[in-house]
Amino acid sequence: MTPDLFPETVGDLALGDGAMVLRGFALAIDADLLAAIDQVTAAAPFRHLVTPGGLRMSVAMTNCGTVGWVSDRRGYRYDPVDPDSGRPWPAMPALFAGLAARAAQAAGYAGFAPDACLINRYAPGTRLTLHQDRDERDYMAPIVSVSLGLPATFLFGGGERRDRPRRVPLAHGDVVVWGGPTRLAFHGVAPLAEGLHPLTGRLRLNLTFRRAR
Ligand code: MD3
Ligand code: FE
Repeated sequence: MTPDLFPETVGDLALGDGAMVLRGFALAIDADLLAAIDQVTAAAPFRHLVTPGGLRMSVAMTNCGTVGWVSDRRGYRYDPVDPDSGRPWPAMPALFAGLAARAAQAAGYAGFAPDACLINRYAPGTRLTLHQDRDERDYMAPIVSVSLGLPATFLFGGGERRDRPRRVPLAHGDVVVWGGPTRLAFHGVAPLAEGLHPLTGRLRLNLTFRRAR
């Protein structure tokens, strides 16, 4: 057997208290997921949202599903309408909903039926500062995230902003299920390193599936 230099990037990992990394869980359908993302972004292109404080987010975002996460000067919310087009968000592809439900099931959350999928796009240098996801109605449902393209360092903090975050490497095809007590943990993404991925080029794409309403 070849010795593994990066043991933390191989094998499923319990992050504790309801969170679980499923290494490579989405690998078998990676190209189909990327094709479905292209379909969604043809109807709802990536855009850089503005925070309530007036700062342009470096992550580019779009959504599919019955509601989508949006931010503007008025605040954060889930909205059934894409504010850029005035139309409903594109429907969630069956491939997405099925993957999210299977991942949740594998982590011990049966019956996960997401109504929102936020799609985040990172280029080298893009980061996501530490935050909590608190705009959803029901904190009992888990959040499922799917990483595609360039690898990233996920910052997994605690219940308070000052808790020093763990650094968790996330690679193409990894799926993370966040539930239970970790559902409200502070988290973020360190600035994306330069790189080239065979399927996405200079990009990382992340899908986050949520039960928002
Ligand atoms: C841990 N996105 O969109 S997904 C976000 O990689 C967001 O784009 C990151 O954080 C990304 O809000 C991370 C993983 C994630 C999502 C929600 C969580 C981790 C979480 C909620 C609680 C704890
Ligand atoms: Fe988040």
